[in-house]
Amino acid sequence: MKKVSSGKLKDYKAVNVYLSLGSNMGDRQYNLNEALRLIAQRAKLFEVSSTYETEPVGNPDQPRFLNLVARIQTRLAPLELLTLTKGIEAKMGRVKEDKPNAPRPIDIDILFYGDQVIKNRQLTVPHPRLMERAFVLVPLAEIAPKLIHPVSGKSAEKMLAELKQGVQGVFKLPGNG
Ligand code: PH2
Ligand code: MG
Ligand code: MG
Repeated sequence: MKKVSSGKLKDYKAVNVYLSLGSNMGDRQYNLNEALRLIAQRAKLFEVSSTYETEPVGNPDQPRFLNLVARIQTRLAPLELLTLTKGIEAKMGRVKEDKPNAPRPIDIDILFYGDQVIKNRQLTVPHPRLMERAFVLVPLAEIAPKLIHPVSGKSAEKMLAELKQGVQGVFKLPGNG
């Protein structure tokens, strides 16, 4: 007999997802912890990298960030997960910035959703700029050095080693593992 999905969420397989979190407004460490707490209410939080203080990339005229990467497991579909992360950003006081790369209390980006390649109006996964960003690759390679980018076929540690500008401007905070 043909198996028919009932369409309920529990029928979807749990997928490994990597998220990048960043904050450069207000109490940055509190903001990261609060975002992780809110994410953990809706998904299984498996692993969190160290926290890194990082020089702003893109618009240099803004405060330094704290960045980390987290691995979660979720049965939420990609756009449901995006709704969750955008909801947390809004709840934590993020307003729509007029300038791109303006300071924000919290930014939650989906880096990888399993090994899926997703491109639509709302969402591009893997994150299109992750291969250029030391503030993403350093914490990612810390928790998942062997993770393979499904498009380039490169591991996190290889992408990090190939970063043109190296890892300058990314500083591990003392006392967080
Ligand atoms: N996020 C950006 C742009 N620039 N720079 C750092 N260091 N950390 C970030 O999280 C970051 C950034 C866009 O979201
Ligand atoms: Mg971002
Ligand atoms: Mg974002």
